[in-house]
Amino acid sequence: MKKPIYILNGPNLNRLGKREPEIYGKTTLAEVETWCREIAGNVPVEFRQTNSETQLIEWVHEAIDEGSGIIINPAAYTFTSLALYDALKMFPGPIIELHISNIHRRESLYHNSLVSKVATAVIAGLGANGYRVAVRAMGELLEASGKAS
Ligand code: CA2
Repeated sequence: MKKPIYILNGPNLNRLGKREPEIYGKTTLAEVETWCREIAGNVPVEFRQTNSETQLIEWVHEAIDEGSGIIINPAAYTFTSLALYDALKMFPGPIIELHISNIHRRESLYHNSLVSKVATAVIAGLGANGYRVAVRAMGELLEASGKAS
């Protein structure tokens, strides 16, 4: 049985497609999940969203034990959570940090990502399509590391 890719989403992303479409677009998180599963094919996907920092960290711990790769949109915890940074540091596989918007074009409080310091790669500014790009890239990273199965 292949190990799953964990796709973790942080606070307020359950509102995707419902508020601020000029920044985050009109696609809902449920639609994003469908895309990710289609692209992942026979690779299992654990697609989750939480508004809780504790829950996000517990899912990273679960991924450390059971996952092959992590794609994470930590939302506001990107910039604030040393605890999330510490948890991600323990993950032995590839980590893709993902943001729907280009955080570097936004206000300065969105510029200093803690997660980028432990991420293998960062995707920002491609809209919800960034999730598709991330799942493809994760497949390639896992293939290259010989951990795809
Ligand atoms: O661009 C991204 O994906 C962000 O991670 C989104 C976060 C923000 O704190 C990051 O800096 C960049 C905010 C998530 C809020 O999600 C909403 C979704 C739809 C409507 C309103 C908020």
